[in-house]
Amino acid sequence: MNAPELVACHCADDVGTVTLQHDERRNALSAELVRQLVAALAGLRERQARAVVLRARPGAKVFSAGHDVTELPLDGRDPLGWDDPLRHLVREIENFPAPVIAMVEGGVWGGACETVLACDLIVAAPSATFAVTPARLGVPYNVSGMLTFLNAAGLRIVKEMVFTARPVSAERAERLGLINHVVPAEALEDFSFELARTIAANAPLSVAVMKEQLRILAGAHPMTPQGFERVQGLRRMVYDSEDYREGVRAFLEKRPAVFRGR
Ligand code: LCV
Repeated sequence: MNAPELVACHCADDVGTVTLQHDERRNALSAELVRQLVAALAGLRERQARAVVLRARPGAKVFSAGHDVTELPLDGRDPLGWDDPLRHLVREIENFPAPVIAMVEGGVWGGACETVLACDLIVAAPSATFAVTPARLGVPYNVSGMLTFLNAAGLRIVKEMVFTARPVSAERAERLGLINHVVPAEALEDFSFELARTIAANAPLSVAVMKEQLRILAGAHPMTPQGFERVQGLRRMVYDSEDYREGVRAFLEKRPAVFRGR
């Protein structure tokens, strides 16, 4: 039996549209949904789409609930290792040879927040909120993910988002420069696709190369091997902790987590 279609993909006038449509799981970034998302992007790369709009279904209350918590490993493996579906998705967006525009309605949670921030442009309805949630689950976010956040907002804002795990409103996100535009819900589609068509009408090679240059420059942060090994050791202490297991268990049991700092 084929897997249900969790993602829809469409391309017209050099603009691709990828729609998350796993509503009953609030578009959680499960391995299967990410597989379908990556396949949709591969198809659009084949078709040489010159811009892509990534969206949920119109009127969505939740854009995406982030990493599928039921798939977080509890056997001592790094929950956000290189081959984790979320890491794979972020790299696919960053490496896609044309701008990806996140068109956001509703809540964006956890790894979905990083996914949206890894997009090149973000246009949101006033209903959109952005929450970075590792601290809510006891998860040690990974280095490249933290860099995604640091490239999207100033250090103090990143600290507030990661330490509190509280959603940031679309209005505040725009004011902080976290997103490009907030537009009324009824204008969101027209605005986003007009932006996409404007990009698609420009020279695709020039746009693609400038995107890649900016990706390389934004990722050019010095970190010594010792520094990286220290971070990985600290992260392991977290995902080996009782608090990480408690955070995941509490989510699955639909109860508040009780963290004891061990
Ligand atoms: C699996 C889910 C999820 C989900 N996974 O609907 O960034 S990190 O490090 O934290 C990273 C590890 C990460 O991204 O972790 C996930 C962070 N995400 C969150 O903390 C958001 C968790 N979800 C929620 O708070 C609520 O689901 C929201 C507010 C998004 C929507 O609330 P609403 O009342 O509309 P439900 O909670 O009833 O969810 C509907 C179904 O989707 C499942 C949830 O368990 C429920 O399944 P059942 O119907 O089987 O009970 N679901 C929601 N989010 N991230 N499954």
